[in-house]
Amino acid sequence: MKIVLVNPLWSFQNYPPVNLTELASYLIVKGFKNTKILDLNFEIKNKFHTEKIIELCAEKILRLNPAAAAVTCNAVQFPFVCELSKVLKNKNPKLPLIIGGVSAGLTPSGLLRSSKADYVIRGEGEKTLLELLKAIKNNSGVKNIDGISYKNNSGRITHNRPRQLLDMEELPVPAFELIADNLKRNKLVWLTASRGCAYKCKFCSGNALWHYQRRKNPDNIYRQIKILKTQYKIKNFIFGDDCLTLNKEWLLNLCKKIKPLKMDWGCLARIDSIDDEILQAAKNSGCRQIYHGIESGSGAVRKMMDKKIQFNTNQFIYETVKKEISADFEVICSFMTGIPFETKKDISKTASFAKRLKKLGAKVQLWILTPYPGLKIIKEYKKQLIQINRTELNLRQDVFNTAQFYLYGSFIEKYKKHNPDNYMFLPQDMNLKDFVQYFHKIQKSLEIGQKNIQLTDKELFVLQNTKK
Ligand code: B12
Ligand code: SF4
Repeated sequence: MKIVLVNPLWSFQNYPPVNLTELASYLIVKGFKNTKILDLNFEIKNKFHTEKIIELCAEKILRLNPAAAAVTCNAVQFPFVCELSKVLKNKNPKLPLIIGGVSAGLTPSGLLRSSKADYVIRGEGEKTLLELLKAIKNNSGVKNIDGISYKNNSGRITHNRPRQLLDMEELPVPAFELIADNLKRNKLVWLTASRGCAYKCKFCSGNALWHYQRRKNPDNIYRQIKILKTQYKIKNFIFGDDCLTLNKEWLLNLCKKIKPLKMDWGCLARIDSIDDEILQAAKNSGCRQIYHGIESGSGAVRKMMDKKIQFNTNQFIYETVKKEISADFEVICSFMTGIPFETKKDISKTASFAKRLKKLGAKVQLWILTPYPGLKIIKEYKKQLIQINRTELNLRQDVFNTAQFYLYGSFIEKYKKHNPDNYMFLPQDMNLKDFVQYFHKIQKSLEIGQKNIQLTDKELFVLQNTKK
């Protein structure tokens, strides 16, 4: 039985869909040997949204003659996936169509209403997809398959029980060979050595999906990276794990294992999970870049967000970043504003703390808290959410970047209800106009405004050379 896992079109950038290689290898090992990955984002060279582009994508899927198509979907991919599902089902109503991924886990009903999917798989995909494919193959019922949502015979949306999370030991080596061409073209990949995080910050969409942290065996991670290095000549990678450094013993073991591979890598880490021993081990094993979510320059705001930083003072954060910079790491500190319980004074603390860290040599980012579905903060402060138009306000988009608006503006608009960029929280004592002005002022003072909004040279080049 042939299964096609589909990575939707997204943008000019081309990151190999490593997450789908994890799903694919599980299916292959469990008996669905004829599992393929169709990476549309890589396959389609002219990405402009014309009438034909979705048709072309659907035809590419159908040409493979699959017994089922399973498409990954996050907030960025939502509009494209919904449109694709309609064309696919129109062309072949009998093809079982499954949607999984972050959006599937967070907004299964929204996806079932806006797309033509037969099944939506919530959360971790491996076991659920396997069971569902078996049911499709045997033409048996699905009501006992945990983790799926679907419309029942009377058209009512039904959510089966949630799926228990996997033991990480059950995951085989990802089927990198299924995206070999893409891997050979890209010298940087994103990997995950663990799934989830132990914390429950109110603004983070990760914890609604993964609940706690499960770590993979360092020997397996070593094997994966070795394959990427030797077979695909990958030179750098980023551990996209929510927090790579949560468990010190495991991390030190991981660093020891991957050190002989002599590769450069980066990671995301909580500021309070760093100590001298970790820094040294990470450095020795090739870590060059560390990304921290500092979130706010106000300790009180960090506390209210349940960030739970162990030593919750700016001085502690400053000293840690200083230590990292002295040890020659590239350090990125991410801040946000548009937090429902912050005040203008808090935002000004964020601005001045970000400036201090920048002076120290860190790169800083300033985001607007984007209300992705499933966040705890939405449940608590829903009444304070307002609708905005980031393009008109010249505010940085978090979900769709400028390039994506060029490419798919028309149908991004069609799904605007599902675009978290269209909503935000206002700080307690500011109106929208004052907030926007203040935000721009801070961006300017941190010298981070325009650069993020404009297209890159490569994107401009592609635009000029492919527009019909
Ligand atoms: C690596 C990563 C990236 C890489 C992607 C590289 C790549 N192609 O692999 C890069 C840097 C390109 C990236 C970009 C963006 N990302 Co990102 N990214 C991540 C990160 C850190 C890890 C993803 C991952 O590999 N996880 C491990 C795999 C195994 O998990 P998974 O992908 O979720 O897949 C599992 C399930 O979801 C499910 N599943 C997934 N697909 C499918 C498909 C089917 C058919 C089925 C059945 C199941 C299934 O099964 C999988 C295995 O169990 C996550 C955070 C996180 N910790 O998950 C954010 C995350 C996915 N990204 C996010 C965002 C917002 C973005 C950007 C929009 C950022 C931006 N502003 O530009 C862009 C969008 C790019 C795009 N095309 O989607 C959000 C998504 C939020 C949302 N509600 O959709 C996340 C959750 C971060 C966060 N906490 O906010 N990202
Ligand atoms: S520590 Fe980071 S990954 Fe963990 S819940 Fe908080 S924001 Fe999310």
